[in-house]
Amino acid sequence: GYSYSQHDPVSGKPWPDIPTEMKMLAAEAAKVCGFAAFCPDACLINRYMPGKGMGAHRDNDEQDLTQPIVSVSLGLPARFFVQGKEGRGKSVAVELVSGDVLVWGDRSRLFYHGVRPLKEGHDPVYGSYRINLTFRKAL
Ligand code: MD6
Ligand code: FE
Repeated sequence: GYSYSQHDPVSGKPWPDIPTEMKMLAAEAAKVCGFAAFCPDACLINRYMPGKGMGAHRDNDEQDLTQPIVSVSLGLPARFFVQGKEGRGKSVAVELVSGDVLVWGDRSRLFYHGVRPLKEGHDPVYGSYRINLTFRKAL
């Protein structure tokens, strides 16, 4: 399962700081979408290879669910799907390509969503990987 921790469970050391430029990018994206003063204190990083995806889930471990999540996608493209409040029935999907920034909040904050298994491909910078960064205000 997931939980927020001040330390890297592998090394036992505190997590490195989020680079200021990345915090600013996330804050700016959130602002454009109507979320003033978003100041992330956590970044969850997921790396995918072709054939891998992420099942439908909700992100509800953050303390203040009025705060958005800002996602940055790098590398191979992926289909991000959204299934709504109940997590069943029809989904809508959007293709996330390298450099895309997605702001997730307000009415959709607790919607189920996930990532379809990636197709084979090659990205000039990231090779056969997709990396997704999600900036959050956890505390
Ligand atoms: C991914 N993203 O794009 C997985 N969650 O690999 C997420 O699960 C996600 O993109 C909350 C908000 C934005 C996201
Ligand atoms: Fe998520």
